[in-house]
Amino acid sequence: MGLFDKLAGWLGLKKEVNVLCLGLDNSGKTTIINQLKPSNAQAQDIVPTIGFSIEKFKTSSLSFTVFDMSGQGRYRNLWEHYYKEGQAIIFVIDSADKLRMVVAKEELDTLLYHPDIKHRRIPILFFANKMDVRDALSSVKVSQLLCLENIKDKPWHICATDALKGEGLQEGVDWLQDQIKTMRT
Ligand SMILES: Nc1nc2c(ncn2[C@@H]2O[C@H](COP(=O)(O)OP(=O)(O)OP(=O)(O)O)[C@@H](O)[C@H]2O)c(=O)[nH]1
Ligand SMILES: [Mg+2]
Repeated sequence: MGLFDKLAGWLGLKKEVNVLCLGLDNSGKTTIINQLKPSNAQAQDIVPTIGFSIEKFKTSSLSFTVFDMSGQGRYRNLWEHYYKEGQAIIFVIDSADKLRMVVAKEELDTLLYHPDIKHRRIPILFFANKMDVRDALSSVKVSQLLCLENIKDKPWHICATDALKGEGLQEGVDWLQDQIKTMRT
């Protein structure tokens, strides 16, 4: 940790980062973001997001503002209006929803080719969620179906998660924090 980070830490100041949380409806975005919030700020009941909601959580050196977007078809056209502001992306996949994996890929490709995203080295963290479901696909399989190996110009990482138990989330957030810190130094 650099001197500035240490100083900022002592003063309680953290670098602010805007993150877009994207993915199909029902993939677990809101459940994941809720798990990352301090326990006294966590909601007990998660309902499908309408439009989007703005949430905050902190890690050891960063303060994240998350745009938790609705994944429902009728709201997906809202996503692009926030691309310019996003400094990182969390893309959530329901690993048990095999039928809609192709739709998730279409939405991912649309995102990757969008003019506000295409030429930026913006880090993308993939959460292959719902690993607790008995016949969920592995994160390797999800990665293959989404053709993640074709993403050459952006740092990306995939983690297998169970958002209900909070498993796998920390590894992903640690990766994201490292990426953002390297980006800015
Ligand atoms: N079994 C299981 N269920 C999960 C997991 N994560 C989320 N869910 C459930 O999946 C449903 C949808 O979760 P949400 O967090 O609302 O999904 P979302 O992606 O925010 O959905 P939209 O807001 O509609 O885009 C809820 O019933 C969650 O309890 C998981 O890891 N495992
Ligand atoms: Mg939601």
